[in-house]
Parts: sequence; structure tokens; C-alpha cells
Amino acid sequence: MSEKEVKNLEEVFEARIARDEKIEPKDWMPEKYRQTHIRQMSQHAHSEIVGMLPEGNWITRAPSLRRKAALLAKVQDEAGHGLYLYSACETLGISRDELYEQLHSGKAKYSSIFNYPTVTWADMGAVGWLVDGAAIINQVPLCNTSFGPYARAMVRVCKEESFHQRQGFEIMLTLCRGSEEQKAMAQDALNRWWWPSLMMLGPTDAESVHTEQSMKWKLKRKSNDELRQQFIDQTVPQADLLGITVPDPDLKWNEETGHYDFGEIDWDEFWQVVKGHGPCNKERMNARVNAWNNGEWVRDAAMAHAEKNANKKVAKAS
Ligand code: FAQ
Repeated sequence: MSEKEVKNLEEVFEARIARDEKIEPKDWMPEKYRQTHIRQMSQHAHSEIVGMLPEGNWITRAPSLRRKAALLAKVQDEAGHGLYLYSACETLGISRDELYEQLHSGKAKYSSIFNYPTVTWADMGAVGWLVDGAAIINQVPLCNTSFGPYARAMVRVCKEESFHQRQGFEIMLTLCRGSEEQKAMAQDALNRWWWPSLMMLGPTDAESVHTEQSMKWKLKRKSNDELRQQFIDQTVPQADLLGITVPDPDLKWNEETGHYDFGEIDWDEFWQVVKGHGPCNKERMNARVNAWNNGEWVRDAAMAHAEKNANKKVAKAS
């Protein structure tokens, strides 16, 4: 293709983005747009799949049948989200095997938040309330993102995340209305999950290398700092309602800006976790790699079965 032809295609593409038209897999797109989407969508898919581990840890120890059923359903939903996202990613010409390989080799990232341990039952409340709460704030704008398959996957994901957030909040509410020990457990979970939840929304806008381009392509509709402020403004009144305290002495309502001011985030901790040195990074990766290796015979059997059926159909037809 000549330079002029590429330039024309780029102009048509930019005009479609400007008109808020969805870009579909078979449409022409700049190579960088394709790669950026593979990066973000696959990291998102990996996060959903790795995100099943901290909660999976509590399925056998849920305090009642009702809690166990809800937790099982939530973890299953997360598997579903990973699958929609991997499928949406595959429409961009990368295979599922390549995506897994990127995760298992450490080439692709997944969300920092899932490298923290879930040590008490209250963590199931805090993860639903705070982690799913932050995830929804990040993902609602993605329902309107420019790449069609990602936007459509996000519509269903957001509906389910919204249920997850409410079930988490309800666990916290039950604990906060319970005994002194239960309320202390809820407070302890908030203390441990608050700052990692703020970090989960990504580095500050000044440090974010991808935001500017992703906003131009309407992949991102809001910046990391905007989403973080929205999360804080929405969540602090919920903590007040629960009667527990956000672990930030600098947190203060600002009449002038109409937002909460908040304290310094420990970005060193964030980058340490992103680089693989968080409390559970090794455990999480080992769990995923072992699941892949131990599942080899299942994949082989499924392929052999599919091949046998296909051969049978060919034999019948001839
Ligand atoms: N953890 O320039 P930016 C969930 C990396 S799903 C690790 O700001 P961008 C559901 C970033 O990749 C949670 N790495 O990047 C659930 C980049 O590195 P790279 C996941 C992070 O893409 C709930 C570098 O830092 N959600 O929770 C993180 O413009 C409960 C520079 O950053 C999504 O993936 C981080 N937190 O903005 C499941 C949503 N933040 O790639 C189970 C979609 C940044 O150049 C239980 N993703 N980095 O090597 C996004 O919205 C964006 O990708 C951001 C980052 C906002 C995460």
C-alpha cells in the first residue's frame, strides 16, 4: 500500500472515531490501535482470571450456604468476564494460546489489586465493595469505548459487577451491624484494601504513559485521576453509612471543589507490586501456570474428541 493510501485510510479512521462510530474487527485500523487494544483488553481478561483466586480462597470457608452460593456465582461470573474479553481480543488476530503465554511468561500485566491476600471473611465484603466498586467506575465508561467487541462485552460485565459490588457491601453491612469483633474485622479489611483499591485505577495522569493516546482513540473516556476521584467521592459516604473509618487522616470534604481531598498514595508500593514484588505475585502466577499445565490432558482429550466427531461427520457425508 502506498503512503498516500495509508494516509487516506488513517483520515477515514480518525473521522469515524470523531463521529463516535464503533470500529469493528474487520475494519481497517492503525497497527498501534490494534496493539493498544490487545494490551489493555488482554490485561483486563488476565485480571478477571487471576482475580478469581483471592475469592476462590474463601469458597470452602463461607459462613453459610447462602454466602457460599453467592460467592461461587461471583467467581463464576469473573471466569465469564475473562472469556468474553479473551474472545473480544482474539478478534484482533491474536490467539488464546499466545495471550496465555504472555501471562504465564510475565510479559503481560494483570491488575495489581489481586496480589494482596484475603485473610479474613471480611475481605470478601471489602473486595466486592471496594474492588468491584472501583472496577465499575473504571468500566462504565468502557461500555462506550470505540472498539465494538470491547464495548459490547463491557455492557454485560458492568451489570454483573454492579451486583458483585452490592453483595460485597451487604457483607460489610452485616458485619458492621454484628458483634464488636465482626465490626473490627470489617474495619481491618477496609484498612488493608483502601489504598490498594485507589492504586488499582492506575498511576497518576502525570505518570500514565498511555492515557493521552487512549483518550484520543476514545479507548479511555476518563483519566486515571478522574476515575480515582469519582471512586473516593462515591465510596467515603458508604463507609460513613457502615460506621467505619477510611484509613486516611488527610481525607476531607472540600466545599470549594465539591470533592474529597485525600492523602498521598504510596506509589512505590504500587510499582513494586506491578513489577512482581507484591505479597502474592508469585503465588498467583504459580496457581495460573499450574492450572494450565495440569489441564493439558483435558485440552488434549477435548481436541481428540472434536477431531473424532469431525471425522465421523465426514465419513457419514461421503
Ligand atoms: N495494575 O499508562 P497507564 C476487576 C500499568 S478487573 C497493574 O495508566 P492504561 C474485576 C499499565 O498496564 C481489573 N498494572 O495504562 C474483578 C501500563 O503498563 P504497560 C482490571 C497497571 O492502560 C473484581 C503502565 O502501568 N481492570 O477488577 C495498573 O492507560 C473483583 C502505565 O499505566 C482493567 O483492566 C494496575 N492497577 O491505564 C475481578 C480495566 N494500572 O501495559 C475479580 C481496563 C496501570 O505499558 C474480583 N483497563 N498499570 O506495560 C484500564 O482501564 C487501563 O488499562 C488502566 C491503566 C486504567 C488499568
